[in-house]
Amino acid sequence: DFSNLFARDLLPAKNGEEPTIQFLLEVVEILTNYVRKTFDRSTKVLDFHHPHQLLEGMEGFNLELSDQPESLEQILVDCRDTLKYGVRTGHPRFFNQLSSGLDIIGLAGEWLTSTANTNMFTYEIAPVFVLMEQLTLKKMREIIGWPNGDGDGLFSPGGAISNMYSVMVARYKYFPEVKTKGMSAAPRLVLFTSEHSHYSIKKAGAVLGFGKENGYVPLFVNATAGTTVYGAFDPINDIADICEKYNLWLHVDGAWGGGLLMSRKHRHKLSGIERANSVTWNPHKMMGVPLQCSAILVREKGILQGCNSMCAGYLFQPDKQYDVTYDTGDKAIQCGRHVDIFKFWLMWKAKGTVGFEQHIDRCLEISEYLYNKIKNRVGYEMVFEGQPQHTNVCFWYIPPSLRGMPHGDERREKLHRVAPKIKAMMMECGTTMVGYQPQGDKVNFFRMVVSNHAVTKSDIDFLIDEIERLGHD
Ligand code: ABU
Repeated sequence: DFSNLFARDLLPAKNGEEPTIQFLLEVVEILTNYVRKTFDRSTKVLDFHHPHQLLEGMEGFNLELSDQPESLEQILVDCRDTLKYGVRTGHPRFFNQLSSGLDIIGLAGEWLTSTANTNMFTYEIAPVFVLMEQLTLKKMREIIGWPNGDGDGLFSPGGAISNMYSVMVARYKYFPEVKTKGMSAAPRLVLFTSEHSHYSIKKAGAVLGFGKENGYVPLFVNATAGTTVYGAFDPINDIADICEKYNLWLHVDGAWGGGLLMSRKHRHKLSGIERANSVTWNPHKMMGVPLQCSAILVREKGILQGCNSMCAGYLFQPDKQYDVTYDTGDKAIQCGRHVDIFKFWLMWKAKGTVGFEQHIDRCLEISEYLYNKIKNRVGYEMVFEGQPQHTNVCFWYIPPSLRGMPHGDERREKLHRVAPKIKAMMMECGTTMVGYQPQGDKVNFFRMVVSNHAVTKSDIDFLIDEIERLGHD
């Protein structure tokens, strides 16, 4: 019973050791219980409540902050309720995002990382993590195909930031004076990317002051390896030929598709990636590493340092007793940087490279099962022709009332409302979650993705049954 105990009674309080251990064991029990239930298909994916309901306060769960300390009993209730009203992204029927699953080794790695509670900026306070990061990035560069795995890289807070790094580094490569003199040291520059590429490329252009006009000087081309909605792979070799001809920086956004490099069966989809100047690759997506874990990899060694270093004397003293090239923090645009490497390194140790390959191949097989199941099924229309390149299977569910309706505006308007309606019912029931969106001139459709190795064919069957149950008018 923790009702008469408070945070002040825990370590470093005198005699705080025993209550600290007991409290943490209770927390571990809450967490392990959550993990167990996440893999139990009789547990719901979510217990949905509207924002106003959660803000008004659920029974015993109040989000408002208090002036006075609450008992540890209440803190444990808060921990349980936080998980209860959240979404089980590791559940085998959660298909809503590109990152899903709950890897047990990765989870252990995340717990250890929080316990170590350090910062990646200097070797002096993160010696082991800094070395793990360097070795892992080198291995990733070898897998990309850069000679000897040479080059540079960092783990960053997500694919959008990794993509932004690529634009910054490209600009620095061609116009280094921008760092000290500003944008007036360069002509008006322009980026190239496809319509289906991730919006973060446009955002990087906006943040870094590029604009979108014709007539400016081309600097940078982004090729996407695994687009967010269709999972399509741009032809990297063809794009690389153009970049070489016109001396442009080639970036490959492999945030989603990069994981396929681990698979001998699927890595040909990224053929030519070794010709890129930079690559974004998010192990927290297709490789099942817990969020967050995103790498920006650069072929030219030292360029991140050149682009971003500010040499802050209070942190990056040049006269330390060790080799200060291991103080990697000045390569980043952040100062403080979370340790994202350990869970990934630990998973790689535990599974081996072959384990990641099996994970990727299995997820692709499961999505192929879905594609084959629905491509000719009554009530389904595929959004794009042919076999998907990634695990993205995009489709419309056509309710019985729309099946005989001629194609035209009325049908489009009605079909546009189907996926959001079914999704809302799924969330209210809590049985499964899958994403939907419009794309270009296409009305709302479902985008199904698989990145969780706990998913089986029976979960795919369940999803289809559930769409048909909820979508039957
Ligand atoms: N690029 C962020 C991932 C978005 C998604 O999960 O669909």
